[in-house]
Amino acid sequence: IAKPQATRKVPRATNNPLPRANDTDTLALEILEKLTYSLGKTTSVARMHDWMDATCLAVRDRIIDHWIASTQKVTKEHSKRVCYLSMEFLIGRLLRDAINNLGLSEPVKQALARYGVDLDLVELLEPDAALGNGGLGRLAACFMESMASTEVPAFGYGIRYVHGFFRQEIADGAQVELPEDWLAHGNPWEFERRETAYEIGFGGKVTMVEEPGRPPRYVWRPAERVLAVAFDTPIVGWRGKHVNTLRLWSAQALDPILLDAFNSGDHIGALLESNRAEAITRVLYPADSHQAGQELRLRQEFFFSSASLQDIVRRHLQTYDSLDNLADKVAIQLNDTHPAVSVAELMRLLVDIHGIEWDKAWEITQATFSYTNHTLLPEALETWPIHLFERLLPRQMQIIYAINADLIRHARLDKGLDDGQISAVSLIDENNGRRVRMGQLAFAGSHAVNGVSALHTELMKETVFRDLHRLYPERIENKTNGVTPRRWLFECNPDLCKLIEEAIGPGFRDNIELLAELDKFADDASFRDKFAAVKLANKQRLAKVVEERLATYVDPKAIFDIQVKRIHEYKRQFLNIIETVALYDQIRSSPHLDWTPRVKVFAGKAAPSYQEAKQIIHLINDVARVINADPAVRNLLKVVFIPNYNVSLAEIIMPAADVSEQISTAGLEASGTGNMKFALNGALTIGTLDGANVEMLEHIGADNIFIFGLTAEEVANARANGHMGQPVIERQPLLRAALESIENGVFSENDPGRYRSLAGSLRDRDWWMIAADFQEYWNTQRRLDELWLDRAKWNTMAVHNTARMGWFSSDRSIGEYARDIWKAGPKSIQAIS
Ligand code: GPK
Repeated sequence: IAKPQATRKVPRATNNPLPRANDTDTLALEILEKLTYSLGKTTSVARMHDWMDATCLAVRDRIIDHWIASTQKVTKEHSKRVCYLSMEFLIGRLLRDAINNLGLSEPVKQALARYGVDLDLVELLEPDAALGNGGLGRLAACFMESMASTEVPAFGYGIRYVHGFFRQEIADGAQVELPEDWLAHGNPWEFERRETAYEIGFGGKVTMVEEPGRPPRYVWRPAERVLAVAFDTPIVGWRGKHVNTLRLWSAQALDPILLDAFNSGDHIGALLESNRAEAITRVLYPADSHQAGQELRLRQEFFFSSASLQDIVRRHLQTYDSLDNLADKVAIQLNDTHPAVSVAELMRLLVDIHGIEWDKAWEITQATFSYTNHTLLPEALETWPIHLFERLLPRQMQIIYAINADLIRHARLDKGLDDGQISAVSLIDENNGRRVRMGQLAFAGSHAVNGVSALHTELMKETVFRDLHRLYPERIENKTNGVTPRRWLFECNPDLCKLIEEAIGPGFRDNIELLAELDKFADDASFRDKFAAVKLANKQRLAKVVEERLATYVDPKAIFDIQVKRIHEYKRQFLNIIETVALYDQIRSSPHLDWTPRVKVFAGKAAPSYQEAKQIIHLINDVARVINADPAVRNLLKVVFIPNYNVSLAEIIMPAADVSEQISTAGLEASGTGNMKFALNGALTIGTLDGANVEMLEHIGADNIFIFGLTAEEVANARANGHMGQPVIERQPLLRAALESIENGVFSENDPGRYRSLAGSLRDRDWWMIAADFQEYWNTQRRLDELWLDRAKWNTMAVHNTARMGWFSSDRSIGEYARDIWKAGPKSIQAIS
């Protein structure tokens, strides 16, 4: 084979010298080229969708320029890479993010305008990539953006679900789930890498092979094998400084069609293998903070873990001749326990495939992995029945037993744990029909374990990982969550950014903590008025969406009081709607009083099998129907449930809130991230001392946030002491009346008993402390009503919120991970204080 001559001049991949010109002419031409040569359309026949594709492709070329440069730099410098393993990446739309981060917003807008095309309308056509359920998946997306923006070399590894999170409709007040189909018209951002494919095994047998002069080896012969094919999406950071890769795996059969079966007339059977393989990456499980116990889920987890690890190991060996230095060159972050089987799989690759001695392999594994916990809810902690695990992953099961034996030996001999403590740290739960505990596995296999807010991390040490923490007291640390200010301020609230820039200059765009300089403008009446005017415009925009989708008018001058998040009992949308009903009663019985007009906005999805959550959605919609039709409260109270909450809708909602509801039962919300998005955009928070609310209180100051309710400790005590709701309800006429109207069918006349058991749960043990917290919640809401009358004061507080939220940037979170856990990324970011 002829080698390319060193002297030969290789032409550049692009006609344009880098960097490309960013003017309108150049972009208009590039978009036209894509329309013509990539889509085969002329301007006269192009549909809006073609313009969207052409725009994405033109922008993508520019990302690729930076992508290649980033990759070359990382390769040349042998930089350590972060591999973020996550079952979910809730990235939403990418076009605006890309344009904004590349500084192309204006020229792209102008370029499209030349063809009579409106960029805003083009953006709406991009499907919202919903490869995640909620906070955990969105955090992964914010982290990907922040790692690119702070120049931390990183790969995101996950699953390319054909169907993302379901589409929600509301029919007669109830949630209906419909399939989501984001890939139906293709995906302009991704690159299929057919050459980057790995075999993933399932089932079969493990045999021990003994060869003379060599230690015995274990060989796994899977009964079933599928192919994992990589699809890469470039993630561009702020100012295009750095581009990372989101690598999502798609499952395919090794033999796409069984020809023998086909030829003998079995046309269905011929495709069985394909269907079975492709099922693995067909659909995202819609369970949030809840274990989805089916076999397919475990297949998904192993599928993407194994593919990612094989990829990491192969890439490492392309550069280095040994895996001994793996942990110096790669940090693997396990986003929750979903990829925890990776601990066993990496051990298998190191020991069985690469012949590394067990103890050495374990050292490498621990040094490479770290693990983030996102919940303490017992029903969310992942465990798998041993028999299922063993059948599907026989070698990994053996490895887990071996890891467990080492762990228990150490606990007993070196640390003197007793039997009770041993059973608490064991990777195998012996009490519920023998199960593998994925949290314990992730903990054992990692050098660092983190919670996602200060409170959550402390509670982790006392609850789920109490005994493991005693055994390894250095391992748990805190990394409070953050959100990317690019998407959650710059892109979703451009008018506010313009105003901020006029006040403090543009520096905050590169260092969000400079928002603090806005603090002094809180007392500047003219600034406040402009701040309020932006808020009003954002509320008008949301009101328009509500009008279009629900045919309900909401007055932008009323308080927009918003709770948007997954529907879950612990998040207490139920508390919010009971307070709404109580307020409705009060307005009706005292119409002459000076009520502050309020719009209660709800949005969020319930897991399809979570009956209580679905009932809460139904109740909100029933209450909305009755209240909105009642002329007695017109303009004083409106309730809307906006269907199909997703990232794009959140981008409209966050800037439009006056009040942000963060009212979880204390101790149960690990962090929350919506809380941060709202406050960053100037909403006032009404919330419990839970998750990151606690740290928001510290940063924003007690005068600028509305905290109420039991503390985590008080909740734990009340539960332990057998707290019951009924006595509390009897003492509180407002709550009692509201509850009675709900239980007696005032809001469900055609089905009066519909909410009897839901309401009854409050009278009983009131597990979520709704009765317990009601009165204080009510009182706090009335304080907000009163404050609204003093608009100068309200706006002062709102400005303080925006000014003081800079710390909650995911750039700061990523800086802490990079410095403390990964030991990766540029010196500047590792040096953050
Ligand atoms: C936690 F356990 C889980 C889960 O399955 N899904 C999910 O979104 C959330 N989370 C927490 O509930 C939030 O408090 C937290 O902010 C978010 O993860 C990110 O850490």
